[in-house]
Amino acid sequence: MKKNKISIPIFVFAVLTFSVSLNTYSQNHLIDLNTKNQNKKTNVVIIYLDDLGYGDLSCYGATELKTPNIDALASGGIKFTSGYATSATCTPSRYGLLTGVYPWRNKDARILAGDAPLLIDTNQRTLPKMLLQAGYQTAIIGKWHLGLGDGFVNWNETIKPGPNEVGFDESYIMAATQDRVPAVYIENGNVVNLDKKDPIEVNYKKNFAGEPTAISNPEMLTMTWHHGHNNSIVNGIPRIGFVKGGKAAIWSDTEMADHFLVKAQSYVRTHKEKPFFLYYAMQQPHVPRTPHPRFAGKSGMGPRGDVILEADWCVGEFMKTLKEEGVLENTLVIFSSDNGPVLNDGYYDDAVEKLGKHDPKGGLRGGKYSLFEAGTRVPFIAYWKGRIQPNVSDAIVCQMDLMASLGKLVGVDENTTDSQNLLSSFLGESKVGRDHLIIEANSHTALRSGDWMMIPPYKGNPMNTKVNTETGISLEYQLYNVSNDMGQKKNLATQNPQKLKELTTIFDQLRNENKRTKKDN
Ligand code: NG6
Ligand code: CA
Repeated sequence: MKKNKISIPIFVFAVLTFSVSLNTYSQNHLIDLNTKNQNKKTNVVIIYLDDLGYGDLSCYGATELKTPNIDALASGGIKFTSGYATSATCTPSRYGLLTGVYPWRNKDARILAGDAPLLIDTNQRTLPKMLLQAGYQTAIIGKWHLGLGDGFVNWNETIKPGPNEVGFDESYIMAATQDRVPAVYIENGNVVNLDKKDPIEVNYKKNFAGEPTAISNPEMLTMTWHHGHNNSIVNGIPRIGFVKGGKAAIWSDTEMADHFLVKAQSYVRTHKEKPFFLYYAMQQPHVPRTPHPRFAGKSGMGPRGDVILEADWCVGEFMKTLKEEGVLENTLVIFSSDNGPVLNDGYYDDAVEKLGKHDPKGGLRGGKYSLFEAGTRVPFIAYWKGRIQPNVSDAIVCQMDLMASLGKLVGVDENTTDSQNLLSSFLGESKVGRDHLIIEANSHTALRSGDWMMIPPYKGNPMNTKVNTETGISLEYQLYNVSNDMGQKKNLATQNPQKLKELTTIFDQLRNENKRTKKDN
């Protein structure tokens, strides 16, 4: 009797299980067939923030700011604790990311003016070109800051060469930074909403007669400048550079985040049928910090905190779109920042005054513009739902390595010198990263090797007084064990001459091998 009582439910259970698994099998089989039919490669999205510090996210230890959407990428993917930008400023870092080449090899890879010529040679190998070759659709939406044209840009005609000439088949960008003119969006080389009857003129040396500036017309300002940023006034905000005309094309600063988000979402919706690479280069939390009214005042930390919350929201909305469009499990998302944090970068915007207990550097030393760690060590996350097993990795990885690593992913063998194939580390299958990495700040370089960071002697000011950040520059050799002294407080150069010798030898070798000029690239 007892036996019978048990066996009936077991029988029912077995039948149910069989039918459920049959159903699952046929569903999976269908998915397999779909995948095969489309021969679909993994989409790649790089979400790249501007001046976001190592300690600016709750997943990297921030307690005063909550960034749940970016945290979800970190907790569902690989969070790197030693992920680096190549440089402590924007242009060189973006150059490293998109070319896989150390920016210090190109003497022009410095912060560019808004009317600077294109920095990347149109013959040069780039990440988007490599992905194009692999059959991808490629797009940049957001901040470019790698120069446009050949030095004499006419903003009223199609501007070339630019992103579309170095591998992006679609581009929707701001030319340089939010604080530089012209304050207009450019789509595939054309200024958006340009009224030809009101042409745009830009000059980075002198003003146009009769045009107001922050100096001549301070009463027009809605934001006060601290250093630099006293040229043309656009939307009440004083900018770098002089501009005239193009009034209908001027962007809304407070709507910029929404604007780029909508473009990025719509790109996914319209390109999801074939593999795509999207470089979503957000403007936050670079100056001028102009949160949408939905976020203004929300962080209690002033506009810098508010735009970090805004950026986090954008990431969440973007990820929702990947899910809604059915591509979440077929998309590798890389999240990072172009350089470390800065508080006062030229405007009075309460970033210093309302900082409270928040530490944007996350315990590191220095900041944007600095050779110390906070200049280049940044949040760095790789997320791929269903493919990457969540983990934390201490491997040393650099944005420059995405070129060779993504090459490996898509089956294009990149012959690179600087970019290293670390695909298995990015996918969490290995915890082995680089042995060595040279980082750069204001054309000075330093070496991270294993647990150590060595900064050679340089002449110059140890303090960038304008932004109130240590530069990392000293006439003495500096050697830090960053694994147990992440704040770089204890210079061990004198105490550990052997280690110093080892690192200086590697540094000299790396700096001197494979020297190339811009033309050779
Ligand atoms: C500096 C600007 C700074 C910022 C930076 C570029 C002044 C005084 N300072 O020259 O505000 O725009 O360039 O930042 O003008 S980056 O993140 O794009 O490298
Ligand atoms: Ca930057």
